[in-house]
Amino acid sequence: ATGACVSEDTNEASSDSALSGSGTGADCTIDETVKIGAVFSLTEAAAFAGTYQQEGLALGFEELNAAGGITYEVIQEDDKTSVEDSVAAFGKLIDRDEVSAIVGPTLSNMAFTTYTDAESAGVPALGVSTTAEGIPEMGDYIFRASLPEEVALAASIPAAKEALGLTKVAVLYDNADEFTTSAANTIKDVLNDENIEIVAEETFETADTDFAAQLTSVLEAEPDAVILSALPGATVPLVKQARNLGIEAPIVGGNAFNSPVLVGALEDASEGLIVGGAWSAASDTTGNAEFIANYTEKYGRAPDQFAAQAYTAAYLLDQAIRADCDANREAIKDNLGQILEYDSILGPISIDEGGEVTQEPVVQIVHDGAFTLL
Ligand code: 1QQ
Repeated sequence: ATGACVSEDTNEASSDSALSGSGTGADCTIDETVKIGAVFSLTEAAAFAGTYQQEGLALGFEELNAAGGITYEVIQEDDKTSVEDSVAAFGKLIDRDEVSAIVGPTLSNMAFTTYTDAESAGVPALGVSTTAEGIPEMGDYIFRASLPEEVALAASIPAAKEALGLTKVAVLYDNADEFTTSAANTIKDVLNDENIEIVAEETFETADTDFAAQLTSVLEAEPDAVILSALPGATVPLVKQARNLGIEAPIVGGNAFNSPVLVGALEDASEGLIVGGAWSAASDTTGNAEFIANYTEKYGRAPDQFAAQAYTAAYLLDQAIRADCDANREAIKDNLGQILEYDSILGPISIDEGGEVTQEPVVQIVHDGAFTLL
């Protein structure tokens, strides 16, 4: 239907050779090194998330290598927060490195292009922060271990309504990014379901720095809260300008706000920010305290949601590889879609055949520069 030259029969999944493994599950041993590609935004606008993802994934595979049986090599690429570089990185990993699977990319904005290439090459791709609507539906080889923004917002908006008694809100969103526009649609649906009135709706673009016009309209509409769908690059100046203009209403957002980098950059303006997401340092999920301690020791900074999701992806891929005890791309694809209730640091998590993840969202509020459960 898309007109692309892609069909299940022509992808190259079956051409990659099975490795020589023996045993299954915890007893699986594979002789060859298993190559896993990773594409994250390590520089430019989305590096706030990508650098944590690189670290979380590396920690996960380091632990798995120490556990024995399989040796993993992560081949890490930087997409520089650019669609073009992301496509080039996927191409290199698929054709040159012949990886067994790819983790990433960081932004949905790149995934909508790169996943078409992964699908047609028959290489399993596992997103760890690609939260826009429609991503797993891109193909049989496309999966995510990242809580959809729809689920995060469907939790954070009702939680904010209950905590703050919202009846009317302003909606502001970046209309030049796939993730933020997708989230804006969800926001409007959830507000409608919750009987919350939209008294102002304003848009901007990813690289904008001056929000005076939009914020003046918001101020005049006197909302009880501002629901914001933006990446951190725009969020920081926007929220600071809102406070300077005298907008005191609480600000509610989703997954992109679950970042200590963002909270640090907002300084005092972070107070009261309500954030829906996939992980909290305050959750007592299995292994979370140990993960936080090990990560902090290794990298000299505390992990965030993006690190936690990438770390979890290493374990999910390991499960999928161990199930047949080879790193054949087609077998990994089949097994990733059958991960039923894995007990992770994100809480119980499962991936279905369609590639979609199921897990509980977490809603947090920022107080004195720190995330606390709402
Ligand atoms: C997406 C996202 C971003 C906020 C991840 C950093 O969720 O692009 O889907």
